[in-house]
Amino acid sequence: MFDYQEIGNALIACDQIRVLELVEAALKEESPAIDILNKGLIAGMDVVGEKMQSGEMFIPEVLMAAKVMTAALDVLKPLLGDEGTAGQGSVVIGTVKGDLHDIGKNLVAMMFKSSGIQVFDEGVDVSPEKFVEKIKEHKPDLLCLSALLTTTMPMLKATIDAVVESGLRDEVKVMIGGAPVTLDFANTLGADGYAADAGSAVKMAKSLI
Ligand code: B1M
Repeated sequence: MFDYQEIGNALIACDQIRVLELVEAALKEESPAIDILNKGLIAGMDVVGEKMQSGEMFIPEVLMAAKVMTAALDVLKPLLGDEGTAGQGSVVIGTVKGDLHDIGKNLVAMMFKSSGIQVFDEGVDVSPEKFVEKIKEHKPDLLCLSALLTTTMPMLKATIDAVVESGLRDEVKVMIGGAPVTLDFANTLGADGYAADAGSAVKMAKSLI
């Protein structure tokens, strides 16, 4: 079996060349893309998070690790998820206001696209007003909100409240996610769905659409 930890270690070292070499090597050995993602890249990123918290890694290094992860995700992109089932509904997705984390949200968007869901990705730091505007513009089946900080979790509520106030809540289902978000929290906000990771986000989105 491929040593996925090597991929994680290279990511922690922000060594893009090595990470891409290892990802290619793992794919050559027919390792599943989902294992490379979960056991290599995401496991490595979790250690980056721990090192960030303990002061062993600083923001510029974390940003470099994020860039390396994005480059590796580009390689894995065509290999993740079910391919080519177009016409599975549409979503507006974004990271809530005040929050700049986009790797998880991009991964969710990528998996949606590869399973045939049309994606309108509004990026990061998206205000409740902008989400409302984009629902009016794109008329999606589903609104997907990502939050990675405990300090931006209230913005999930503010966004859902803005959708209710705009009178559009009956026209769009809402799904939320992100590392600090839980099913209980989703229920307290009256969200229609919650998913812990990109794989279950696709299943949940399809069931809601
Ligand atoms: Co930030 N950061 N960060 N960071 N960062 C975390 C989140 C943190 C846990 C690190 C730590 O201290 N251990 C911590 C939050 C603590 C907390 O709130 N309790 C933290 C902090 C504190 C901060 C700053 C405040 C640091 C500072 O400036 N002092 C700052 C905030 C900036 C801001 O947003 N305003 C900050 C900045 C940054 C960078 C810019 C340097 C960079 C982001 C780069 C980028 O995204 N382009 C960064 C990074 C990389 C991280 C960590 C290390 C990694 C996040 C990540 O990409 N994970 C992170 C620690 C960690 O998570 N281990 C950390 C990989 C990704 C695949 O997972 O995003 O969880 P994730 O997404 C998953 C699921 O959550 C889920 O599916 C995804 C795929 O499986 N999911 C959904 C996500 N969205 C979903 C939506 C759904 C469904 C599922 O439906 C709609």
